[in-house]
Amino acid sequence: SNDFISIVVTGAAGQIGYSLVFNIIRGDMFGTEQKVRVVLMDIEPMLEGLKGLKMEIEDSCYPLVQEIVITSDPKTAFTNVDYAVLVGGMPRKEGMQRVDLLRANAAIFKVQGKALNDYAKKTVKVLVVANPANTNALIALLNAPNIPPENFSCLTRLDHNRAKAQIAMKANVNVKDVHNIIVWGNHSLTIYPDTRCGYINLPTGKATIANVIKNEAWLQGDFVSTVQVRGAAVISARKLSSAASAAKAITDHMHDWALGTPEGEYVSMGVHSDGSYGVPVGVIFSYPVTIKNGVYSIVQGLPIDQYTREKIDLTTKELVEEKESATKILAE
Ligand code: NAX
Repeated sequence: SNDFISIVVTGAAGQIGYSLVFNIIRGDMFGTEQKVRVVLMDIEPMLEGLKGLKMEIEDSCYPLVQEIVITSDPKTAFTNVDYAVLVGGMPRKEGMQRVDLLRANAAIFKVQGKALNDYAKKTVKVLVVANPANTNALIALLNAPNIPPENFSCLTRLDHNRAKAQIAMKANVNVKDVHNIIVWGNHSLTIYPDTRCGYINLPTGKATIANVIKNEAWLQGDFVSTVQVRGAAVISARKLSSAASAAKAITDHMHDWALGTPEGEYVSMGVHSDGSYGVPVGVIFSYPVTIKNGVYSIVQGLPIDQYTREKIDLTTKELVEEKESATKILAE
């Protein structure tokens, strides 16, 4: 085995890439003892920008850097990688229909799924960030039959972190004291942040989120919608979409997948559904998971009330429809 980890970031010349790459080489993702070989991949017209990024990486003098590779070629990008973070995609343009966005990205994730299948290690762990993230991850998975479906995931950790931050602010506690938030389903406006199983560590001991916040109407109303539209709120304020917070969420997701979650702690991850909680098998769905030795397990047996059932069913319906559109597009 190597003494360094090899990771590819696609869309590395974009705004998330600009934060993410520094998180990786600083040691935030795999620990401050772990050397990394980082492949920066983007489309051909962005190679000049990647050259500049590589210069900045060199000038930052991070000791964990084993090697930096820049490329636009999928074979070069994916050969022998241990981890792949797929950030690059076709952005939604003014007036673009959802199906057109899906079509443009289906083409990209078909190619990248095949390249992962042919060139990456069979143990590669893949995180898809580019939107529609869940369905892009499914397309990559369907094009990589030699890699286990459990090795594909999509990013919902940003939604998870947004929910945790809202709870911490409302309860006036540190974010580190908020535990076991769940976000269910599709990384879209239907994602459902659920606090019923969560708790807060107070100086006096553990308390449920409902008991600390004492405002059920807020927890089921404004809290849910604030998390669901947070991405749009950032865009309207910043005139750019979330970037550093997305990079931090990607770093959290990969860190926990590689190194595990603390005993009893849940995180949210978009993973290949095994039918848990009545979601059909074979969509990429955000579930609460725990992780040990690089393997996630979907948390089982959580109570699902009527309200939660409706929210899970709604986001499931959207994902099943996206899967049907994707299947049609792939067959064209
Ligand atoms: P940018 O537009 O800044 O960067 C995207 C980069 O991808 C560009 O450099 C572009 O050239 C590259 N690219 C396009 N096609 C490619 C291909 N076939 N191969 C390799 N690279 C390719 O976008 P950025 O703000 O960095 O966001 C990237 C993606 O993340 C978007 O699809 C965005 O919607 C998605 N997001 C997903 C989030 C999530 O929670 N799942 C949150 C953040 C973000 O909005």
